[in-house]
Amino acid sequence: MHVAPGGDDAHSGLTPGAALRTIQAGLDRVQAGDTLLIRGGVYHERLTLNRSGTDERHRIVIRSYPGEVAVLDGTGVDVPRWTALLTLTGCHYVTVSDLEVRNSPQDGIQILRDATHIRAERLHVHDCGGSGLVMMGLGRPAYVYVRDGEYHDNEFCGVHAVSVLGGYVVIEGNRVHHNRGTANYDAIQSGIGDPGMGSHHVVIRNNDVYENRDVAAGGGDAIDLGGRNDHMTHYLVEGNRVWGSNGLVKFSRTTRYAIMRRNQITGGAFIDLYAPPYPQCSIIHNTLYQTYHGVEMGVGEIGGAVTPPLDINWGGLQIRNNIFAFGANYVLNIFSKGFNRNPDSIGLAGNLYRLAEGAPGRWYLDDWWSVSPEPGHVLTEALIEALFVNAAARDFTPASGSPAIDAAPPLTRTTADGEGKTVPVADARYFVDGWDGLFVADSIQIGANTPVRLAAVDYERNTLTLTQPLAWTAGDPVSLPWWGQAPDIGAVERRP
Ligand SMILES: [Ca+2]
Ligand SMILES: [Ca+2]
Repeated sequence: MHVAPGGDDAHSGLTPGAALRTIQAGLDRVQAGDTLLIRGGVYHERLTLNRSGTDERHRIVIRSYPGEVAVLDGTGVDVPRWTALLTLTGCHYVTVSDLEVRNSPQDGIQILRDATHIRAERLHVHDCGGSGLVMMGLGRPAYVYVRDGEYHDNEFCGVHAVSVLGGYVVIEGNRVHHNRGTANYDAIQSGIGDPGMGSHHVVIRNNDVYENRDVAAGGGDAIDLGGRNDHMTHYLVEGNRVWGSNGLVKFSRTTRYAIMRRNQITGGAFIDLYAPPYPQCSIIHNTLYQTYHGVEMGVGEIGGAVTPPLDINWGGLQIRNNIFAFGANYVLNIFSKGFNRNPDSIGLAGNLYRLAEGAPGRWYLDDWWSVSPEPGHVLTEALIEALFVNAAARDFTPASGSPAIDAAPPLTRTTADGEGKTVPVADARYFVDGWDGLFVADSIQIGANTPVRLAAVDYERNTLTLTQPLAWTAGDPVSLPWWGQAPDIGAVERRP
């Protein structure tokens, strides 16, 4: 199907010479397996798609003509409150790609009403009066992918999974910047302040998140998963690069099976955990450089005028193999003095840390952190210069001689000798198996073996099932694949 600025809606749309004039006329005609190609140009329309493909091989594809840019511009278009310029409602197996969506008086794009298997790829969504892209009312496993796009200068969120109660959302490879976060919306957000809204099995990966308006200036967080929803599970926040003005990188409420790893954070953002406990959760291999804090641990709604409880258990949360370099205040900022220091509350291992000159935490090195010592892991002055290849350019690869190189303890170890595909480990929480085909499973390294991909992770039995058989010895180190003698501390592994 074809749409062109010089087309005519009386045409068939079936050939370039018989192109339609409006995109909506094309959306009203597409069938499973069709591609709607839109010629370059500016279209002032409010669009709704409610048609579906039938499976992965018979998607409906809506996209710009190759090498051209179709622009959907909301200037002068009537877009009712809380709606969007482009709405996908109740559709399945639809790909929307390579479009520019701008100047919607409300949201740019909404994906609604139990839509599933949607791909929003290489979209450029900006200057909208609401959020860039919103998912709402998705009750089945959604398998929605928002990939490789740019979402900027929107009034609320860049990308927001408001209520995907069926779960399964991937937000990956996007640039999300200069969003204003008015009313405390976040650059990338899952869930919302209202109870009963949220999502599980959410992947926020390899996004560049920068210069979004922070809370103090009237905006929101950089990345925030949870909202005010208990028991949202399975979050993976990985490989994001966050810099400049931003709110926090956050798991908002009590959750299980949540991993924050290999993120590179500098500037306004730092890691925040809003309401304990966090059973089976981990903060691993992140690099934080010149942030306000390292990790801030709040106590949810408790606080303010209310006296904090005296024995807050963090549910076994693990904070391991991170670099906290030159934070302005504290490595761990803990809201409650009654923080539970027991091993079943929180585990710290393999972190490298140093506060900036004059940071208040420096004088007593974070009351709590100092009584859970990690000797040898406090950075010394002589090693500071060798920490990163080029921190100013945000290249956080360990520089030659960095104390991070080969210094990380393994994330876990095997608990018995064995061979085959099912490996018993002390703690399986650090690894992901792709969650029912949502994304590619981790490769892991066991001892000196070549890395092997995971087929399954059992968090309750603490077993890892491999795609290929191996042999191992009790106590072998198990981590994400590493170079050299051992994993490096921080987000980036240095190649020898
Ligand atoms: Ca938030
Ligand atoms: Ca290494």
